[in-house]
Amino acid sequence: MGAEHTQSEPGVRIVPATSTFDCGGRCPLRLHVKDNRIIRVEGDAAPEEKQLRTCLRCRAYRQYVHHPDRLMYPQKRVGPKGKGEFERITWDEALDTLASKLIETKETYGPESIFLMTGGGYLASLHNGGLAAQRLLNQFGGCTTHYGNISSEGAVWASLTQYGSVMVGNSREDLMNSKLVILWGWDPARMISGTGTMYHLIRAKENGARMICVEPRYTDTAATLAEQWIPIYPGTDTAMMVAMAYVMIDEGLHDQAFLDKYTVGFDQFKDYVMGTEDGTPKTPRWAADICGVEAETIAALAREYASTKPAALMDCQGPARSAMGEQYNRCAMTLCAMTGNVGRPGGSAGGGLMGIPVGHMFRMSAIPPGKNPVELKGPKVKGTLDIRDRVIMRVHINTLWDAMLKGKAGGYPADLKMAWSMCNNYLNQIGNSNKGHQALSQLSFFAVQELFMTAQARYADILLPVTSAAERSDLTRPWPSGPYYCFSNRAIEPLGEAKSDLDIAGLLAERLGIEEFNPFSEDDILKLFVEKNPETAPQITDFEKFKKEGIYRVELERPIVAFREQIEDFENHPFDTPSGKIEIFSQRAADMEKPDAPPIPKYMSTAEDRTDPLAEKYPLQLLTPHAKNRVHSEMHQVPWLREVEPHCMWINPVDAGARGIVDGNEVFVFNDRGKVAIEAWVTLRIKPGVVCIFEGAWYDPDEEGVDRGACANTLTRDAYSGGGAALMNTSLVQVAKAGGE
Ligand SMILES: Nc1nc2c(c(=O)[nH]1)N[C@H]1C(S)=C(S)[C@@H](COP(=O)(O)OP(=O)(O)OC[C@H]3O[C@@H](n4cnc5c(=O)[nH]c(N)nc54)[C@H](O)[C@@H]3O)O[C@H]1N2
Ligand SMILES: Nc1nc2c(c(=O)[nH]1)N[C@H]1C(S)=C(S)[C@@H](COP(=O)(O)OP(=O)(O)OC[C@H]3O[C@@H](n4cnc5c(=O)[nH]c(N)nc54)[C@H](O)[C@@H]3O)O[C@H]1N2
Ligand SMILES: [Mo]
Repeated sequence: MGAEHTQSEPGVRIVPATSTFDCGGRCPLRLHVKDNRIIRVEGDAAPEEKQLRTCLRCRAYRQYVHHPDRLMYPQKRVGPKGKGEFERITWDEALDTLASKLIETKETYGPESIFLMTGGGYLASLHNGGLAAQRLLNQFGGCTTHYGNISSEGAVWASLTQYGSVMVGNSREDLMNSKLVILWGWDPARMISGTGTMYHLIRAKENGARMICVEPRYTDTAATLAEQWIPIYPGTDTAMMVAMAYVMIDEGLHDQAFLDKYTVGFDQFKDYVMGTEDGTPKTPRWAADICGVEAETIAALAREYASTKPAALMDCQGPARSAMGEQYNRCAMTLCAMTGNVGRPGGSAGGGLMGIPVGHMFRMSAIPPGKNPVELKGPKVKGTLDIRDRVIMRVHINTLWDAMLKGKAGGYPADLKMAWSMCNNYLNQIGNSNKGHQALSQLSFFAVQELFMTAQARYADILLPVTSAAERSDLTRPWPSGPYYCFSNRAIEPLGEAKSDLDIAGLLAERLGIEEFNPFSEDDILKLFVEKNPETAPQITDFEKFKKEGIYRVELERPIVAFREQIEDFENHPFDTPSGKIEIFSQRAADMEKPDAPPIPKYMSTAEDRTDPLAEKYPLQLLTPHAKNRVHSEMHQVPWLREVEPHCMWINPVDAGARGIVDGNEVFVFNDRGKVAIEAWVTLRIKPGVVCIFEGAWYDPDEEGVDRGACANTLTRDAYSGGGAALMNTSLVQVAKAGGE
């Protein structure tokens, strides 16, 4: 049982906890518990300026934990894969089956034919979740797994290339120093980007900061904050940014002294921008045809951004999850340097990741997972910048289905025979769900640890019920903002027969002949972790107090500003790049010799953009952002959250009218990869030529293969960009009224 906490009334305990969702926020919660049920959820009680305001998802937390569809006991599949027909079995049968399949597969085909699928579904210290399974398999002989961060690989690649660091964010209070904030593909009113971010943006606006939003959609954030909305075609931001650079150079508005001191490669970039390199000056008129923004608007934004100091250009990850996504982040960082806003209070460094270094502990385990013997055999994963061509022992996350279907014959590192999955719902969440259906249908054995019968769980041979975060204690971390650390106390005992991922790994270890796998109690591990990591959380000296209060708020003397040291004291603090400077030209990128990952940021046309001949058949660009009322596919089944917003497709009246569609009609959205049925929302809030379906609705194909659940990934591509971004926002589709095609 967790720490003893205050009682509000007889029989009710109040337990400090947090959720552990992969949602960009971390809400400190006080769970009121009676008779092993959460009966009420209270948010953070801190005064307004310190309060980490609870989000709508956490307010519905008890409907999630106690949802009637929670998996309560182990099951085995008795019907066809994907149909969801299962039969109750005992834990012994489930674990014996999984252990014997692991042994049989290793002995018959080698450990590399075992695939470990893990994800961000559980964001705590990770001694639970996928890390326990990874540690077990490493001791067992290894496995094949995936690389490439499904969220942010494009932004990570871009930030490492340009700055040699992923800590490119300022703490949110610093927005108070900004005179202008450009929200470029960033919608934090919907998609949580650090708890408290909207509060600080609103305060900055009240403080007089002007706010401009560049987006294909008129977002909730734009509606709340922006003076100006600049609608743009998806995938064309780089063209507009390059044209802004043109205006700054042409009119002498850029900060040449800053560029001379802190950057390398501006001259090469300038040659490209001015057309010296290829004969095409990248004027606003050139960009206007590509991005659908008027030349005057582009020039005006360039002038305003260059002349308002300090100004924060906030790019993010959504636009980077596309065919040339990393160029958008690289170009944003370049504009931040051209205007001298890097490392300056009220400015921004760009790069899309927004993380600060405080509050980022608890990512690893107190017990290191050790090395994967399968990977030791082949070239090593060396980090994002190096891995693209060299890593052959892993599979890029967005080509997982292809790897399962083709194996070595398709150039993948192994023939995958079985998979073991936890903390992900990739069938729903990576590109091309119909290919995922094929891949999982032919896999010889599939074990899934889940809380719910998700789209992916329906393909399992063995399905193991896991506890929710409310049923165990753990350390959790806010991302990407902070600065605070959380201790989530166990509020209730495990429901039904559910067990944690760590306990499941321990029980399997016994069956695989691995001794001493988990000699620690839950409390031991957490204590060990806090005490063993004084460098990441130096402030936490009193474990018991931390546990009792559930949160440690870090008091900063002044806001964190990324690269402040480099800018204020460059001689002693070079950037962590080969040149020691901000690399507008990157030799490391040049060495990769990939046409779609050039050494300087560039706009290039790609497959499935508006100019692709395929657009004759599929003329609309599809956006698939994150929904406000769920976390990816999690919580889609929670009734209160379903009431917040129906799952529908955004379409402009111009495009709807041309297809005889009116608001509320059922429509089909389709391309060569699949077809979904969904309700149309006809709205001026989206640019003509673009439609939007939020990711995370549950994949549910009918007999004809029409996805009645309208999962966005039925339509997206299973491919990745030069820098490794998953192509979630580069898909062409057609839309037709249902019954009227
Ligand atoms: N089209 C499109 N697709 C996208 C994106 C997009 O923008 N567009 N965004 C991508 C991004 S950024 C991300 S991060 C991914 C997310 O991809 P996933 O991580 O696959 O998404 P989730 O839906 O969060 O799935 C997590 C699953 O883990 C389960 N789970 C939760 N806690 C535990 C636990 O403790 N143990 C176990 N065993 N299971 C647990 C949940 O029930 C849930 O089914 O989606 C990506 N997919
Ligand atoms: N409520 C909620 N919050 C979340 C999550 C969640 O599932 N639910 N997931 C969390 C996770 S794991 C992550 S990685 C982050 C993701 O954060 P992001 O990746 O930034 O979020 P997205 O919603 O994919 O995209 C942000 C915005 O970019 C816009 N956009 C897409 N393509 C383009 C383009 O080409 N150009 C421009 N200018 N704009 C474009 C979209 O319309 C959207 O409004 O969010 C986190 N926060
Ligand atoms: Mo993500």
